[in-house]
Amino acid sequence: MSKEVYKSGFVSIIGRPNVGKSTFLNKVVGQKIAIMSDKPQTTRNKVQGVYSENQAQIVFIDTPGIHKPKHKLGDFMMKVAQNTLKEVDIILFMINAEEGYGRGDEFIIEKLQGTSTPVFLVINKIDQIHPDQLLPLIEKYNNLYSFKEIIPISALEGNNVPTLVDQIKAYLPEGPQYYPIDQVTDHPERFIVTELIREKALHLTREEIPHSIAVVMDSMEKREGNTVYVGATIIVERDSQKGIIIGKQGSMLKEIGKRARTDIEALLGSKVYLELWVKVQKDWRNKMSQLRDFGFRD
Ligand code: GDP
Ligand code: MG
Ligand code: K
Repeated sequence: MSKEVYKSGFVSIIGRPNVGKSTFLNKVVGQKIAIMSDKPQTTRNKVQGVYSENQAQIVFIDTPGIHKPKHKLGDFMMKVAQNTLKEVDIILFMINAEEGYGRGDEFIIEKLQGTSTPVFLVINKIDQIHPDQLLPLIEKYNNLYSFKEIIPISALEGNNVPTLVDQIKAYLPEGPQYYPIDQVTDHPERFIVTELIREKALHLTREEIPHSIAVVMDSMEKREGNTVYVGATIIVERDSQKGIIIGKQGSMLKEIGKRARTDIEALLGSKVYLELWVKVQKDWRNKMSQLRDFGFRD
């Protein structure tokens, strides 16, 4: 038997207001919950939740602005949303089974034509319709777009939600575990901490390092006394960048750690033991930093 690979990736849920996007998200991440708090900075796209299990992790990304723009900003948001749709691994296009096809859907489908990302049609609120109504609905949407999967669910009652999760997993690429599974990550501090580390690294290496590094939190826990242990990994794309971040005999990494620790201690109000690693990740770092450009923060 071959060893099972770890699969992970990013999923965007789009759809008209009130189709049940939030209800679905809560249902999926509800058990092994890792709902992300809002970032201190305004982010245009943010992680809404993370679903984790032994061999897979699904990171749900919020994609605001995928609706008919009413003003200039809406226009801009639309561009951001479209770019995000290109970066995610799967798009869930959610509709309300009770409602007919509407102009909002038309607009979204138009936008979907421009992306090669797999799109699932998720027909929600099937608890509200007679089974006979389902087939015509599927036919209607099938004629408009070539969906990779069409999955009827009830986000409220949970019907078919596990099937949808299985289908998502089937489409996810092999990838890293972006978030620790064993931690309830509803503490906004966790993200501010990685941002502080990233900030110091960028600050100290301004010239040499493009703004595209990522910081991933490996662990953060209270230990004896009031000391908080923080372990984090700075991810770069090339070996040369790793060398710069580490510096002569580790001097750069030490300085990054020293400055970050000062800020983190101020943030948490406790003594901090900070351990930093540097890792080269050619493949997925790229994707993560592109998402970062759109406001994504790890
Ligand atoms: P969003 O705007 O797309 O995030 O939609 P929400 O998740 O906020 O849901 C809008 C409304 O639809 C809420 O009142 C939900 O309780 C309801 N809703 C969501 N999913 C279902 C479902 O599967 N069945 C039924 N009957 N109601 C649902
Ligand atoms: Mg919502
Ligand atoms: K986040």
